[in-house]
Amino acid sequence: MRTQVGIVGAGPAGLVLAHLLHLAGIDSIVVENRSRSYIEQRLRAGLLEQGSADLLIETGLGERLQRECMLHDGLFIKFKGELHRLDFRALVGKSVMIYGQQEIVKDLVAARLGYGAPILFEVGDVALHDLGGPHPRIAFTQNGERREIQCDFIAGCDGFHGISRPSIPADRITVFERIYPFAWLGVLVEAPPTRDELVYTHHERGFALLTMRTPRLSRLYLQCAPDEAETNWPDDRIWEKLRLRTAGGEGWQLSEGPIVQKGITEMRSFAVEPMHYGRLFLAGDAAHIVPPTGAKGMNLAIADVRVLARALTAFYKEGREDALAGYSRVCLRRVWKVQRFSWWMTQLLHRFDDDNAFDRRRQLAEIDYITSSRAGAMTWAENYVGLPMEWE
Ligand code: RFL
Ligand code: PHB
Repeated sequence: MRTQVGIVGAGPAGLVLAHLLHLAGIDSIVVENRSRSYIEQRLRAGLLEQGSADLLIETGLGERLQRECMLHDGLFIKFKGELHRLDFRALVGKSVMIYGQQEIVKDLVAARLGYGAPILFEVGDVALHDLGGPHPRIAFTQNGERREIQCDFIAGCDGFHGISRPSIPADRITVFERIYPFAWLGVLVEAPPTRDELVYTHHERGFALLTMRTPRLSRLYLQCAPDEAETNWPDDRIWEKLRLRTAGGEGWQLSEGPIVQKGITEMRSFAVEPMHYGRLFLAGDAAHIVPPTGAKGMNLAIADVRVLARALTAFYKEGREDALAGYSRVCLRRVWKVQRFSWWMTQLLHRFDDDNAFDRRRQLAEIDYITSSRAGAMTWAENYVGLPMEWE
């Protein structure tokens, strides 16, 4: 097999890239080691920045998104038992929306299969070859047979645990990393959201977040120990902690219902530089991970592939290589601002066991500042809704 761009991974990064390349008349083949139904059910992100949503809408993927998404003009921060609202519209004139990552994946897969472009599901033993030369190759096993795709370029969109990043010689990239001393326990609950916007909660016993998927499905997160097993978290214990951490304020009642799914997510900040090696370009979680507190991972993946599609289009349509050469530099400007913001929200809202009483007072003072100062609120809002694409 031969293609112009071989794409490893059918997550948001790989699928959005494949879609943008298709619109630019550039051929690609996507290889994915999971099944179609697995990637369409995998519960992950929920919050889309306006810029990410606009890109999907402008490229013809907005039909169901615009019908089903939940538009949010602000969010709530709860601390010292009181609810405060951050109004993005008033502060920075933008909104965000809730639309599940797996819904975006479904829309992208349907669109791609609809125009007859290939996604090879359930491939095994994926390996990348000749990355430093002009004809890189993707080798894999499908239906028991070893196969190969010859490419002009390879996009490594296979997430944090994929094979693309480890295919780069270790001395050709630099890793930047921070692992946090806690994790998130996430649950999906059959109950309407407690509030119509997200509630980020600071509590001395630990962070909690109330988000949602639909008007009838809530998504709730709790800070927990990093090495904890789901079996340590029977439903009663989850509700007890959630009630405690979100309690307080007039008329407050946590919306409860049956827990239909549970999962634990480790918290990590991670980035590599540069985001390419030879003819391999990394995008999304393959290149960087942010803790989910700022809701940025999928948005950053979409921002990367926007830059990559533009650079590949400049190469194929105008014979220019400068945009590909600048890919990593352009992406990393956004990546590091998003890394900073995601770290900042994480350290602001979580309980760190080695913090002392001084640190807790400092945290509370900072949240108080943000919720009472327009300048403070604006900094949060500007980053949360997504930094402008024009900064690239
Ligand atoms: P993905 O989604 O991990 O997709 C990678 C794909 O590659 C496949 N793969 C391989 N394919 C072929 N060969 C191999 N060897 C392969 N190895 C792996 C995988 O099966 C998969 O299909 O990476 P991508 O596309 O870069 O997208 C990144 C996002 O998934 C991620 O950043 C977000 O989910 C992060 N995130 C959030 N991001 C947001 O923008 N807003 C949010 O509200 C938000 N909330 C979250 C989140 C992530 C969470 N967890 C579970 C990590 C909440 C949580 C709890
Ligand atoms: C989600 O809806 O899953 C979500 C929203 C905001 C976050 C993290 C996750 O910060």
